[in-house]
Amino acid sequence: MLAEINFDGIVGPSHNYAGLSHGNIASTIHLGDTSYPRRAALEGVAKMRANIRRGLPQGVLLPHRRPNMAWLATLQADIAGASEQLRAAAFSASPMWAANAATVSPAPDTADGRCHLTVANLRTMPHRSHEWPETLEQLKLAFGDERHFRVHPPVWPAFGDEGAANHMRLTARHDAPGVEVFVYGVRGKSFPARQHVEACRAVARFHGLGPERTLFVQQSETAIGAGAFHNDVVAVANENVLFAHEQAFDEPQQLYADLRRLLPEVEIVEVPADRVSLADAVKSYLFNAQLVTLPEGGMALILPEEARETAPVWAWLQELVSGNGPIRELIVVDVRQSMANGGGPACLRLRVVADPGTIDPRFLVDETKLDRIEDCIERHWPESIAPAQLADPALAEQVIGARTALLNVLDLTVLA
Ligand code: SUG
Repeated sequence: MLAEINFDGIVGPSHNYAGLSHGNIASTIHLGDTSYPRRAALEGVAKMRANIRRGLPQGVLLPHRRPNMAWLATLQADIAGASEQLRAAAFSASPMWAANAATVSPAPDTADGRCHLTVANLRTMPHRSHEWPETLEQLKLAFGDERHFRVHPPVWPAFGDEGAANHMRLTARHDAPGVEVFVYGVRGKSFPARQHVEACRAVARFHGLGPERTLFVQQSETAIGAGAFHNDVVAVANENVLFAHEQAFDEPQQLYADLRRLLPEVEIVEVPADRVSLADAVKSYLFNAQLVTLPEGGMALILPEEARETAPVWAWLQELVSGNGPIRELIVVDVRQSMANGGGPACLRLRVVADPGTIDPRFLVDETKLDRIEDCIERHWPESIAPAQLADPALAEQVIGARTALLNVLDLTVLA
């Protein structure tokens, strides 16, 4: 039976605020803050636990090897000799944002009837550009059953690809053929557009998607310029529902018309700019919610605390759930440590529609396994990291040891 499974990136022990992502306003604002990796990872575990309790299947992806000495070596550098920027890039815990790990096309959409995953090249930001080899390693393991999955290496880095954060799938039901929407950027005022249309087209070809059910849609320059560095900062889709800001897309009416033609059941919930400004959308991350179908029926938005704290956003959401629309419930979670680097509830997860029985069980979690993960985090994750500590060899040692402890807990020492 096909189910939607959220694979959350466990927040790595080197989580820190280095202001590495130009165009991501939270990352820039929090440059130089002291981070709290233990708290960050526990926030992530609490989010997963709450979802499991609501009956939603849950998986995990693991922190990568940090500091990434192998990557530094390709630049003839090491931790001690690297510039501050380079050292921070080698330490970054950015693989926690699993929505950027890969683009996923479930089996009902693909020519060969397998679920296809293409690892994102993340070439725009140096600190993210070295994620792909380990993401590939993990996805090949988790989705190694070639009767059901095909895992592709990244699109050649001529064109930027940031994975599922710029991809939406709309369908009547998870197990029915879907319409796949790839969202690319062209310009972003003073900010970079990270997703290139040619990368989107290449992924669609690799996945064997039917051209008649695949849309390529331009993100609005205004949205990128306001800090929506990924489309999932201004839009999210689940089954037949698209929830998006009025200014998310360059030509929204064309997208809505295409969706109505290809999927008559589609329900489009557009948030008008005169109710929620782009600035409030970016600050509150109301669209970086997990839009989920609950086992008892109806959909819920899993939102960050910041959405509740932003008055116009919360007022609008209250109206949304009191109406007769498809979204019935608001579930608020605290992921503040990730949010301060621009990563909301939806950034922290990669959605895969597949039969859980076909996935390597070491990557699936229940509450008992989460207890063990939590215990490991409490024992090994640094409590805090101040920027200057990145140069301290003791921190590198603790970060490496913490990851090793987690691999032991999950029986994944093969990734050591
Ligand atoms: O790529 N932040 C990430 C946030 C990714 C959010 N993901 C989605 N929207 N799906 C990024 O900008 C900040 C790291 C730092 O500054 O230390 C960072 O990489």
